Amino acid sequence: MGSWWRRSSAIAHHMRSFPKVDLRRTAAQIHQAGSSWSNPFQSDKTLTPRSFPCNKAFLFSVERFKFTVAGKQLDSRHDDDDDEQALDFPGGKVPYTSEMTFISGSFDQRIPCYRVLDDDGELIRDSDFEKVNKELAVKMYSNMVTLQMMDTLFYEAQRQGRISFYITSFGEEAINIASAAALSKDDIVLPQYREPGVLLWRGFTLQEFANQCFGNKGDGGKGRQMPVHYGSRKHNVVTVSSPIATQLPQAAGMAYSLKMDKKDACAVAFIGDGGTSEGDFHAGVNFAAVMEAPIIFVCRNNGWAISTPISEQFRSDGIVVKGPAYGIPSIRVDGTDALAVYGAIHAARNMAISEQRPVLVETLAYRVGHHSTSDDSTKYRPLEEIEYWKIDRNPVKRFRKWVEINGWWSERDEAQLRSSIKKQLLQAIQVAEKTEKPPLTELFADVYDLPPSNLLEQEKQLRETINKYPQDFPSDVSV
Ligand SMILES: Cc1ncc(C[n+]2csc(CCOP(=O)(O)OP(=O)(O)O)c2C)c(N)n1
Ligand SMILES: [Mg+2]
Repeated sequence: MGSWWRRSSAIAHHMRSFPKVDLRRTAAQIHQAGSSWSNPFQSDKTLTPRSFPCNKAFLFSVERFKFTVAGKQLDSRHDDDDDEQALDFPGGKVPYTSEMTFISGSFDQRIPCYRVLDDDGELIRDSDFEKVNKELAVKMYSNMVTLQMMDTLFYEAQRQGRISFYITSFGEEAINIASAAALSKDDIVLPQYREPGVLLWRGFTLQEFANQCFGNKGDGGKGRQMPVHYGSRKHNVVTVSSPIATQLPQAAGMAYSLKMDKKDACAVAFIGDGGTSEGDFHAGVNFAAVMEAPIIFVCRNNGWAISTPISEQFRSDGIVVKGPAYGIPSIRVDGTDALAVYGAIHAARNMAISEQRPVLVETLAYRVGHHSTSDDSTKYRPLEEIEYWKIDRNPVKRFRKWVEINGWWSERDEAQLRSSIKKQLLQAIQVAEKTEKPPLTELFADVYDLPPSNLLEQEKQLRETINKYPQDFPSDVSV
């Protein structure tokens, strides 16, 4: 009972102190002016409290943060007067009211987006941020450029027919690199698929990226996965899985195992806005909340799930508001501001580990590239919108400005970095292309200790088909 009380007080205290961002700012102040198209992150439905044609008694309350009130009740649960006004129910006392009030499904203003750098890359005065020194800043910037260049060259390699598929992270470089920079290498990362920057930061080489995309013998997955399904036991990054959101319940379980082992580490699960429509998102987040597992859920809200805009994905103010519903602290961050992402993930990690609980971070950064090489996004969204995010809200350019303002980067450094990375990438692609493919037997290995009869039958049939139609099968795979 005593520990329950202490824990409840700590949670109540935490809920009151989080998030630190000033929630009183108006939506108009937050919204960046000057665009003629409709911003995918701006939903009128969430800005305007809905009015329903109904009886006065059904007036919708726009009161926010009910959980803060709940926190106060937990604090004062020994007050006798309150006791008479409250329903003593499993889970805690609930105050009575004779007002028939429905909690509104939307807030009177959108949850603000935490940022530290302004649009010109200048530090916003008095901002609350985590310091980044020269060495770290230069490494972060260099990794962001490397990721951008890797995406450009691998994308072209796919267009040339050298690899079968590719996914870029254009527009989301800051989320990739700054989040990785704020973590410890002991933290277990479970990516969706648009976060290769985490592996890059942890030392996965350009050759290893190329080997995976070419599915050659050097690929840790032995060529059995589609390109971009990276993973590395050495770097504590779980292999990307194609079915969306499966990583979330797994991440909650991993975080719980870290808790049981009393490790000074957390799990970090990445998910897209579209991924939050999957049941696994809700199961994973709720499981982590109930088990008080140390985990950071990083939701990359990039406005789109392939061709489905977020307005067709949910009616809430994005993803950040879902955290409190599960009882977990949450923050919305400008995903094009590397310093803000770094600070938020750094703080989230401290909170997840020291308080042994999940934290939700929603980043806002538009998906600048097509969904994948199988997609043409100009078919469903205006070019000006893509260009605006590509040029005016470019996270790499913005961070470069800040690094330059500090006197830590020059044109010469830039030219040297780009020429060196280009050489390394071209070399990696050439080597990966020439490297042998894993033999056919690998396709059937590693899952069962003793392969079941149906798998053996499939292997036999495949060999027979290859013998019959050799022209239809790759010649560089030994059968
Ligand atoms: C369970 C499942 N349903 C559908 C798909 C097909 N699919 C692949 S990616 C994707 C969109 C995901 O969008 P989001 O989570 O927002 O990530 P983003 O691509 O924007 O980074 C969909 C629907 C899938 N891979 N798995
Ligand atoms: Mg998305």
